[in-house]
Amino acid sequence: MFLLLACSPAFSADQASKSTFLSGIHKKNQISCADCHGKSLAVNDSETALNKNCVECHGTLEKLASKSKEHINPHNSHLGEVNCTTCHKGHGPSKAYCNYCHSFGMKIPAMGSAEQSNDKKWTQETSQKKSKKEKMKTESADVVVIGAGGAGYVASITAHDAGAKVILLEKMPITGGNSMLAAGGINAAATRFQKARSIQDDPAEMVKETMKGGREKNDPELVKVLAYRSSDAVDFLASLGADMTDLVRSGGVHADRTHRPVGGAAVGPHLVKVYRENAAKRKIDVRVNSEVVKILSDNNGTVTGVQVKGKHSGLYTIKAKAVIDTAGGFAANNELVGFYKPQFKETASSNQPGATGEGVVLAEKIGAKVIDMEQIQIHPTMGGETKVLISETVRGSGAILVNHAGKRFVNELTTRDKASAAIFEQPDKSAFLILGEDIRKSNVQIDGYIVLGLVQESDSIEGLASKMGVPAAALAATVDSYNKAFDAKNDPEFKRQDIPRKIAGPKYYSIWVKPGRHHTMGGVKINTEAQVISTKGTPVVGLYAAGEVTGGVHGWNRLGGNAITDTVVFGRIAGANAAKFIKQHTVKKP
Ligand code: MEZ
Repeated sequence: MFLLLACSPAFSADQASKSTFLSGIHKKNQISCADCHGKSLAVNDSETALNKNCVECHGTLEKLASKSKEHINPHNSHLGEVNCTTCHKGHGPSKAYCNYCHSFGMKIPAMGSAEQSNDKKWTQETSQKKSKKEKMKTESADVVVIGAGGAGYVASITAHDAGAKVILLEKMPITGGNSMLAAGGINAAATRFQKARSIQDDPAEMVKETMKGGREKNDPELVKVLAYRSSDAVDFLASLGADMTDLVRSGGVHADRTHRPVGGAAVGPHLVKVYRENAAKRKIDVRVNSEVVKILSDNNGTVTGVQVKGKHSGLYTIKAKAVIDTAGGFAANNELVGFYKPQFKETASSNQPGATGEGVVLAEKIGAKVIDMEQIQIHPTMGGETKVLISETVRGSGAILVNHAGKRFVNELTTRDKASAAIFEQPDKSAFLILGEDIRKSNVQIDGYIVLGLVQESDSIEGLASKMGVPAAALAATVDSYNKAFDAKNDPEFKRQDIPRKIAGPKYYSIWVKPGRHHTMGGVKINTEAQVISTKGTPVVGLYAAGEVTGGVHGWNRLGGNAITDTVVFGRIAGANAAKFIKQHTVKKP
């Protein structure tokens, strides 16, 4: 969908040259509207041509990144290959996307000033003009997927490979959703990677532990599908080119089941890169800045498509025989969280800014049943006062949790609900992770936390204790007794089953942590075929859902590492079934 942009009466070249935004800066440098927008001055919602022109003039992200010696480099971030226009705006204030989650105080050119009102007026005039004059456009696809996070990509790739024409829509300026931020890995039982390391595991154990972790409130049929198809899910990822060869243990399980890239790199950025490449290779139509505002259905309640609000194209319709809702959860939505769990409203969220729950509302409006909405997961370890998640894999790699008295207070690998509750009981409702050199080396993400300034280090436990402000003798005794538990393979005090490494020098590290909102377990009810279930208890015909937008898989508490499994297992089922459904309902011409 294209909208003709102006150097027009609505926004003249003269106005552009006065603007303090990039349009003005470009004009002053004799760069015309057409130089950025192309001859036709058309701009699609994904801003494809604009971004191509940015790269032609300024270079690729990689080239721009190489010009900076800074550790924190906005052109080389965990968000991967993103559009330049994600941060740099021609006709509005530019803003570094990093600043939504981090507080780097990152400066960006053309942050805008007094001319802002002019540009705002122009944007409003243009969209009003369009809405009055133009008839709403209609396109068609076999399958529309709402939300380009992990589940959305997996569903799109699967539906495409089964022969469907797919359009994948993302309301945010970048794809990846919460999957992009996933630090830990993907849980899967009895995989070839586990077998290669002689790790004994079994889907039946995964079912048992997932149910126990979810306080037996999960839908047991969904959990069976999750566990018994988890090994296939890892093979599917490997077939796309992902590296899931490293293994670590997450909370609440008896085996090293969390698969991740070698060296312990964060799983999310790696997977999203693989997904983006696979979607591009297949020429799947992926559109950012494209928000679904309505799921359309006929008089019988059968889904017929979606209405989309494009950043530039405004409202339009895509007719489709099947719609897959993979729009994610709502842990970034303060209002919705406050509504369901007022006590969590002020808690920091680890989620990307787009995790605001519209997918649940869209489905509910056409009759979907919604369950467990008040079940909001608090992750025990977010970095102090930040929105940065300190991965559970840090504890899985051997780190311990201590309180302000320098003492352990919980089995670090218990389930998240219990670990968070234990931290909330400590003075200041916060704690410290303590680790040594081997643990740091085993998990490359810790180096990232060091770069972010979240880690304190010292050559001795006593030195570390003094930096943390905790009693040195108590911390030294805690570390000593933990190391003895490692030697004895027995942790009498907290019954931690897996102690993979000692806490040993030459350097010792601590990270101050507080619990924060991480995952919403509730959402749209689905069955084992990933069909959305209505309030009447029957499937909403043509509507499928997968990932965090759904409820039931994780019960009242999700196990670390099960979210990616959910997105891959149910994303695949949704994609395959949507493609099958459209084939069954496509009338062949004689
Ligand atoms: O599944 C998760 O949420 C996870 C493993 C997070 C993490 O702590 O790394």
